[in-house]
Amino acid sequence: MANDAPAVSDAPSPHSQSLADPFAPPADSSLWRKNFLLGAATASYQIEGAVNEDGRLPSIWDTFSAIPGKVLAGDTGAVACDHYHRWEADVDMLAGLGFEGYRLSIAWPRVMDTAGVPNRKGLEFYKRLLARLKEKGIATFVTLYHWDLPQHLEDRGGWLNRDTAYRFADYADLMSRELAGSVDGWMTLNEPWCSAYLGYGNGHHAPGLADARYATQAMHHLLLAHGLAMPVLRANDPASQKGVVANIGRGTANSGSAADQRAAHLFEVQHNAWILDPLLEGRYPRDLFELWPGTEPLVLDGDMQTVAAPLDFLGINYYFRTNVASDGAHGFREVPLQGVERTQMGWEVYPDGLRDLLIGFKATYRNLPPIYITENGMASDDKVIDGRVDDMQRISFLKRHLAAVDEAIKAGVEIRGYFLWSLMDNFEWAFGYERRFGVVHVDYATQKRTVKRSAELVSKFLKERKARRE
Ligand code: IFM
Repeated sequence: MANDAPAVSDAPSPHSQSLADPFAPPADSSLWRKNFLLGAATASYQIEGAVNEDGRLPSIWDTFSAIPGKVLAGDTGAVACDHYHRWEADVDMLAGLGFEGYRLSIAWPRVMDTAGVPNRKGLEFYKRLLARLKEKGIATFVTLYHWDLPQHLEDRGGWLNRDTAYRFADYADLMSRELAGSVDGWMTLNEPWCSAYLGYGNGHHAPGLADARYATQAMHHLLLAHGLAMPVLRANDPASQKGVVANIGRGTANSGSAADQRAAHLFEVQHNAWILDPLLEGRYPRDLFELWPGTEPLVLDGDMQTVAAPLDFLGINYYFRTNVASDGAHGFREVPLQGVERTQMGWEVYPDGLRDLLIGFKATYRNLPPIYITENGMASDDKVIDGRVDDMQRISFLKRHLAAVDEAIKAGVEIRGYFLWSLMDNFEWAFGYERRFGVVHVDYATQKRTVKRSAELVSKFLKERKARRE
């Protein structure tokens, strides 16, 4: 087992509130609250590697990334951060930085064979990982589906096949029986918008299909899978919290014209209401089918009640806003704003969008559950220079988004915690390894981890906060 975690100082810093600290939240920020959890997130296919080890089956991302042209530079997740072998050092690093929570995902193809029989070796990996996190006092948040669908299920139609939802419920049953007691928060799905729209609507993600009718049907089966899994998780692991994670997008209108305002509304309908209305209100938004006429999915009696199973929390992932104008027909088109701050992904840095969406959801959904920000972060072209990575834009990004979270809390939204994306640089899907989202740098040739300046400052804050509580 590799054990080359970078050194992280344990000493609480006396200076974290000093003016020189570009990260430390102001004294009146809710982030200083005792019960506000601050953690880091990753996902199985993006970090684990070891795709052919210990009985793991192929996933749709193994297949997709092997197709020339689908992923930048032909990268795949075959090795990624080699976390499958380096997990102990990675947990030491996480704990050394002082993170209080860790959001990880389980690779479905690692833990079950094609007949649904448990794969003990795969299960043992997650059991050891979760046990070590618990030993270190880190709260564990586990996503069941972060996009690595077993390829054998895709071969039978993937999320276009209703049966996949039932197979997911079986998988949730296995995992919650095996891992009961070692998970603080279960999340059924990560970002169903990406699975359905990018995977089946425009083909940018695995499995690479492109038809709006596929997207809405895949979404329905994903949400059904979530709804079928919720009571199973409750029965098997009653003490944990259960929820689902949605990536939300802010759409702003390019002008005050009614047509552009409508375009911004439609942007948010397909990005947010497509997922949140069924989850929280048990129905699809009608405007979605104005935007994408003729794409109504096949919904059977009782499905929407299943989908709207009560949630203990809602996970929110937020990255950027999209400025849009009317496309002159029944939709919207993006009008990129000039002169705004952007990240390595080209995404606009727009913290107000997070605050405004959270406050808006509270007004829209009477039953909005407590929220965790389950992902937020940015990519930058980070380089190690003299052993250091000075990711100043990320520090400022995190500070401003955490301030937006604080503003939403002060406006009455119940937000219980925040997981930055990501603990370390990793396989960024169709963008391969070029885009670096980590607060820890990974040299993919050597697997050396280098703690970036952002992680040092978050760590300093976490240790200061801990010291104040003691
Ligand atoms: O890397 C992804 C993650 O897997 C899901 N949410 C968005 C991140 C950045 O694109």
